[in-house]
Amino acid sequence: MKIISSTPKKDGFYMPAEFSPHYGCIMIFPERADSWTYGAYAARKAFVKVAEAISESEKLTVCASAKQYENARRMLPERVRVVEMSSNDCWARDYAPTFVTNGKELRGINWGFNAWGGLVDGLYFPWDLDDKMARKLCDLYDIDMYDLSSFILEGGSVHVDGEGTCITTEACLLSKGRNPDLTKVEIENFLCEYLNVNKVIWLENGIFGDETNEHVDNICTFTAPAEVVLAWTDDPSDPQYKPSQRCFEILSQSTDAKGRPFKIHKLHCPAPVLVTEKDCEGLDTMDFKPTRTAGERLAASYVNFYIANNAVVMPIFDDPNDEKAVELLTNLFPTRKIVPVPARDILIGGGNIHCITQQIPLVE
Ligand code: KQY
Repeated sequence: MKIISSTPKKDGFYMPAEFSPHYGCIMIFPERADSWTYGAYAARKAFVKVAEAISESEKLTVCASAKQYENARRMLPERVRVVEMSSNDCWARDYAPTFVTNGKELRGINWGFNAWGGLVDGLYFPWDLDDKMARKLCDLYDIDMYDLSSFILEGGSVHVDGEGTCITTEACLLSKGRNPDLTKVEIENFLCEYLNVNKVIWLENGIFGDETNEHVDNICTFTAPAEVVLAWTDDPSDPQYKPSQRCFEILSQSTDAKGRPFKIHKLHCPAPVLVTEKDCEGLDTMDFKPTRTAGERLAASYVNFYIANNAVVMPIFDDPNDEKAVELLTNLFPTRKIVPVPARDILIGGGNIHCITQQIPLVE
């Protein structure tokens, strides 16, 4: 593995859209008892359901700690590669490498990671093991790496169409805990140089209560070139109403990098999913403080799905809107099998299916 001092744009490498063909996918096995209820027992089962669906059509690698290695190997199908690798938690989207390609060769980007806001409003300390994962994974896959560890970015905070467009949120990328010394223009330049895009669409906010400072991957994603799904509610009394309306306005007034207007599909959110007393009883404390409060609203959204080669693995919440969400994604992805996974046990950790996966594009 070589560290490359140039940029993907200069070298003709770019990040393909998630709906383009994949070589594989990376996940990390959940474990920490202040993130995951009851020692992460139910979370592991939910992660395994996601892993089963993805590994039907892509080469999946799951990283597990020394303590969880045996459990992971036993619970996951044989076709899944399990490797021992240390981490602080299990959000592959945010700290596995972002993969870029020129069509022939694969390279990784190592962004800096500080647990979604470092000492300003980060979600745990330390985060050093997570931060080292991109580099270890580039080594594991034997690919060269662009090292941008001086720039804090999580994979879940950007989406690309592979044709020059990136969408992100101001709430996250301009937050004080990430790159406070950079201007919006400077941040945009990093995205353009490293993802190799030439248009960044800035949404303002994401999902209400999203503790990542509102990652884009929970509110809006590309389903095809110039086509997106947007998390939605028609209820004006819901705190999600205004953010979703604003996203709709911004997207309807924008065109993508190729000048095409967006087709926007509204994906109605489930009813609020709240933390229960029982959830709280099953969580360890962090620095003697509870990590969740009963009644707290979790950032539930159907948009947080993973597009695998032959499947779309999507979260469902035992909600009347589940069926409508499945129907919309069935129409939008006619060549893929829609695999709904009951995802409350993932959501309790603060993210969802997209957040626990990282695709590796297919190269020649
Ligand atoms: O949504 C994500 N990309 C990660 C959420 C992490 C929350 C930590 N509790």
